[in-house]
Amino acid sequence: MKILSLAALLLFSLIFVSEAKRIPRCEMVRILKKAGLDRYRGYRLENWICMAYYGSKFNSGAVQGPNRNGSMDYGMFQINSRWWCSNGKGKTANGCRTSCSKFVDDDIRDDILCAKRIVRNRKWRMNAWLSWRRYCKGRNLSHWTKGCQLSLP
Ligand SMILES: *[C@@H]1O[C@H](CO)[C@@H](O)[C@H](O)[C@H]1NC(C)=O
Ligand SMILES: *[C@@H]1O[C@H](CO)[C@@H](O)[C@H](O)[C@H]1NC(C)=O
Ligand SMILES: [Ca+2]
Repeated sequence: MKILSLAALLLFSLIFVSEAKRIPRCEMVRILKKAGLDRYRGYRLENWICMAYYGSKFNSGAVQGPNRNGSMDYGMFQINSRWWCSNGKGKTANGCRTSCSKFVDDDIRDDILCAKRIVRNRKWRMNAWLSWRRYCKGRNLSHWTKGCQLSLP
């Protein structure tokens, strides 16, 4: 009986861990730098770190909504279901051609690819993210990468 519940607990925690992850700031800096986001479409790394922080608190499993128009926002970069992914509910342009559930797991590589696609949109750039417009745009963001090992020898 004890063994069974221990196994259940273990299984539960494994499932939980594989579903979402809160990534420390400097690890985000390292991951996004390696993924080529520094100066991507002209935006320095600090912008991406700041945007992700105010969107998801660096939690890859963050889901918010429904927004007033019924759409939802998913994951590390709070990717919107009206435009960029499909959650099976309501209209979507599905610009990143994928299910929104892919943006709530602990592998953010596909999230990064979609974020790059979003910022390539000439009409929006980083204005696509309310969190960025509200808390990061035009501000001194140097503290977001401060104290992190940026370059490896
Ligand atoms: C719906 O709302 C979200 C968040 O407020 C926004 O990102 C999205 O562009 C809106 N979609 C439409 C069609 O207005
Ligand atoms: C931004 O803030 C840092 C300290 O947090 C300061 O050293 C730097 O000079 C500031 N940059 C600008 C452009 O104000
Ligand atoms: Ca993902």
